Amino acid sequence: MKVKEYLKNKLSQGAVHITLIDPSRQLPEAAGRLAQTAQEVGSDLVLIGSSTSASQRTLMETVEAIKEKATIPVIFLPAGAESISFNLDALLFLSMLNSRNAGFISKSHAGIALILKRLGMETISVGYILVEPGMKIGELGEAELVSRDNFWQAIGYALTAEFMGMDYVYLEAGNGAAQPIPAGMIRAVKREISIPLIVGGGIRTAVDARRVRQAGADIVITGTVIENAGYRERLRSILSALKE
Ligand code: 1GP
Repeated sequence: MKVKEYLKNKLSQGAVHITLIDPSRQLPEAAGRLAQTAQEVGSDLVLIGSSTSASQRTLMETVEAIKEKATIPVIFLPAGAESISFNLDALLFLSMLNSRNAGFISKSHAGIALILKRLGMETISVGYILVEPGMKIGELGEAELVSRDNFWQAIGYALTAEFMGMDYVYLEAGNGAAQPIPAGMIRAVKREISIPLIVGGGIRTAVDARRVRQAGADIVITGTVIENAGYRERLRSILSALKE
């Protein structure tokens, strides 16, 4: 089954949770164990991503280790066109709509598009909107960050993604952000769009997860939460808040 179809089915049953694993932060075997735990507590997909591009070898070994331990789909968020792994289930074809640099909007995509086609890789198009604080990805992506109280601008970018025919809108506060995207912004954006809304960055607790879900997030992405001791229980409580 295509990942897009899998996501559609999952979304028809409720909220979807994605576990972000950064291949540069642990050995492949450890990444495999994280994915296994994520699946056991109910996460729906693994997203491999990093703000710095992982080596081809690290990426391939990480995907392989994850595939050995988990059966949920493994998708990839490339930092550039440098590395790709064949056994990925799909690739998030992300356009950073509020970047000042054309490379992050469409130019590096143009450099990899034909390769993806030849590989037969499924692509999922996402309008990626960086909101303050944006963290490292906002900096590297040269984003003109949407300020946390500028709901109109967030709506404008989100509708741009929809009108351009993208599959999803993704509001990102940044990996390691101190707080999630404000609930008011999620609510305002959700009210206007008719494509599913992904929210990520700064979601650490069940309270955060419940708040973003109730505000209208269809898909919630967490990363940092699995990088610390006791992550199984923390992830489990996030999952139960999302799926309740
Ligand atoms: C995914 O970048 C986020 O959208 C992950 O952020 O590490 O803060 O959960 P955290």
